Amino acid sequence: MNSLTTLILWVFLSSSALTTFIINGVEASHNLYMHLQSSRPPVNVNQLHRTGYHFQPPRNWINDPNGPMYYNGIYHLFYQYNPKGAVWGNIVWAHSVSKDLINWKTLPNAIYPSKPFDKYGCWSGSATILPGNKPVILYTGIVDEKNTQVQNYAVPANLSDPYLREWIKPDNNPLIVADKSINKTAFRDPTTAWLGRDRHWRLSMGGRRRHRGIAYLYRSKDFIHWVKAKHPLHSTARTGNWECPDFFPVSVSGKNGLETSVMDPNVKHVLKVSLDVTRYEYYTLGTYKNDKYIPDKNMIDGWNGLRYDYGNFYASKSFFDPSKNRRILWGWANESSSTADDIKKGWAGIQLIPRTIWLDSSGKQLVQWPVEEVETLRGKKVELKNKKLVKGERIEIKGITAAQADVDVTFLFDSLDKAEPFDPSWDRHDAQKLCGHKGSTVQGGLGPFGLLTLASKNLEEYTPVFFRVFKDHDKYLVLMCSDASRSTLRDGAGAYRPSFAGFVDVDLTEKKLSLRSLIDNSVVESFGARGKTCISSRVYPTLAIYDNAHLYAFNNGTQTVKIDSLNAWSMNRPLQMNN
Ligand code: DQQ
Repeated sequence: MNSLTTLILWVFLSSSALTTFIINGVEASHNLYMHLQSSRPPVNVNQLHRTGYHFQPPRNWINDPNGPMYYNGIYHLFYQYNPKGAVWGNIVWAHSVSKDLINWKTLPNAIYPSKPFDKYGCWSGSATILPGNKPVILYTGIVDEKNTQVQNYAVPANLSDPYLREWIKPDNNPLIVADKSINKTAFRDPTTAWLGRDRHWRLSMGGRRRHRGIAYLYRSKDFIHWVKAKHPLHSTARTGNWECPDFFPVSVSGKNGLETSVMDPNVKHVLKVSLDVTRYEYYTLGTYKNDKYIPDKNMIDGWNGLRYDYGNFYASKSFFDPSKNRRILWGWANESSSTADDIKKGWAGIQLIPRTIWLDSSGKQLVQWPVEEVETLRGKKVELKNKKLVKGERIEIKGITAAQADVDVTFLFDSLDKAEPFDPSWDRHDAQKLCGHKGSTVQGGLGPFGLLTLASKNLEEYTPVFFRVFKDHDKYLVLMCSDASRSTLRDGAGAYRPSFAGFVDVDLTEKKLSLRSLIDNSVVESFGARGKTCISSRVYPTLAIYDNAHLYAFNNGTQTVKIDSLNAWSMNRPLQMNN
């Protein structure tokens, strides 16, 4: 846990009256900027820093991905959206559809406040496909100004419309209201439902009792009448409010994804929660039995738990894609700029590239990789092979559009002997602090080596993504960093420039480390060791923009490393991105 997190935990635990924190560039409670709620969409949206191939609507604020699903040949992505401005508020479910997860078509907003059971907001939720191929959405409705939350459902008005444009909210809503034991202002974000062996449905939603995070469990025979189970699916002390829980099975062998109701001895379960207080997510792997989820013994079930992404990634949600037998994960990356800057540019928030997700062969963690469809956007390619990088060397990867690129590189080294000793006084749970302290310019032994992304010609600006290897007794610790601290010359008030970092649990026997980065104007989304550790950063260069952006590979360690292979592509824009 880093020192900022410790401080916040202390404040959080010592004052229940405090409800708003700002961390990770994201606000922890749902702040309403009253004077901005009715602002008209700006006519001129600032194009600088908009993404080329990451999902964005043409303007305004977006947050959580909602109800992703594959239905009759079409991918649906709904998302939290403010139709009136670039700050959070007036939340509706916007709706886009795609045949390939790359090209997206905007449809009319699918769910918006219109009934007493969602008059004050239509918050996050999930889709479930019922037997008979009938999709249904469960979402949280806000019913009053006190922020009381209930769970509602919506169904397509016309199942023969391939895009499912119109959604109906039946009059028997809400389906679930909080009983007296539940804090009704922290009772939200229903999961995809799953069928038990008894043919009864289950679903979970997030909340808290005092400082204990809770994933409530409800059961139903008919999907309409829901009864709270005696015990929650899971709960953990001192983790604060749980938002957007996601609960799903993964296969213990192979990369294939599983439908959410699959339950057999060859699966493990995953519970991911989004922590309202820290604005990070963590997940555990465990066993689901008798309607209780029990994390495996070696799992950290708390703020220091495993993360899908050690950077800007929140309110994620997964779904099973039967067309390719895979589970796909979507996550939202908020801006790291200030609210004032967001208002000026007229937009805020992107969805990261959807990732295929599966259980690592070690059984100890999940692995993620950008969906293969993103490769269809690859354009011009450059390649490097067998290129040595000695101490202090930097080479430019020329010939591609460095502001919008996909880079995949494998580094080799002859020896691990020069790995720096890991100082026992460093906090093993605070990779971010360590990266802040041991940045890309601090010479090391084995590392730092990696990429300098979104770099200006003379390195006034750059976002390095790199590894540094430490030796800790007879073990090696691999640190991966995505450091935004030098990403921009602009000293914008309120901008957040963290040295995001995570450790990579990788076997170094082959003396090899790989890194893939999806670079897209204001986002660098990186996958270390083929998806074992992922980090996403939002950055706002002033010089390293468009054709003035450069890409380098570098080594600042005394141990020579070799680029075994590097493939980099210019990335094209999709033909259709919500236009
Ligand atoms: N965002 C939604 C909530 C959810 C939060 C509101 C997570 O339903 O808990 O926009 O970012």
